[in-house]
Amino acid sequence: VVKIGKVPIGGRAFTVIAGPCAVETRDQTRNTAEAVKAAGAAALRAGAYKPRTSPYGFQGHGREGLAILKEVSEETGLPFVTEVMDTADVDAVAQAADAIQIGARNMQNFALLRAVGQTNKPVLLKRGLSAKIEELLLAAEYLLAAGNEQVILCERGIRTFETATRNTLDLNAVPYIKQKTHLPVLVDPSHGTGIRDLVIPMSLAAAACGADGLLVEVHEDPAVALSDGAQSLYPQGFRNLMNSLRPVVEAVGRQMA
Ligand SMILES: [Mn+2]
Repeated sequence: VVKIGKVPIGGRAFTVIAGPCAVETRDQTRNTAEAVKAAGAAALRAGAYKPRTSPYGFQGHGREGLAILKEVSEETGLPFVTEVMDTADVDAVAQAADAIQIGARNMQNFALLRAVGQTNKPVLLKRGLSAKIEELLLAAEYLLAAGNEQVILCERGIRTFETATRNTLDLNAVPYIKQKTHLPVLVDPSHGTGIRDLVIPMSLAAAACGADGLLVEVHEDPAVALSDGAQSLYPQGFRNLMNSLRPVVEAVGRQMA
């Protein structure tokens, strides 16, 4: 069991971490955080540093975004996870956040893995776009070998020949990893599908196949989101997700954190 703030990931708990793809404004972050908290999310997610495919896409607010997240986290009592992309920002992110995310595109950034491995904050390590499970586990090994044993893995979809969905959510990985390691495994159905209407069904499937929780994108108004609006749930959709999830979580012998 790895704890983000006081929130357990692993064991009997099923933990939902939700929030916008990116910190856009203080109000947008606060409104979304309050909505996910009211619906039962245990922790907050949002990016201050955004790895974008295009250099002209919104790159995130950096340190200013971290400060907003810290403020909203204190106001709502939700611990938060946020991504670090650069070794130069590891100290700042480790100081502000309750958990540090290493994103899919940096899963094999070995300098970053070593630097984050030297912090004492939990790490949420996402599977790379084209990474085999073995490569994900070896990336986790970098963190463990550097002395950080608080590692949470995250299946977020892989690139396949299929183009109907943004990625192919590899739920095989969940029970496979749980049989091979002691590390908790989260599923990100937002990036895993890229399609809002698939987020709820794949979340239920993730709970059914043994995931320890979810990382879900929610935006107060996805139509105007600066990134990943098409896969972000509306607050009402997130409430529906949480209501649908509870019976599945209980059916597999887990408890909502
Ligand atoms: Mn996103």
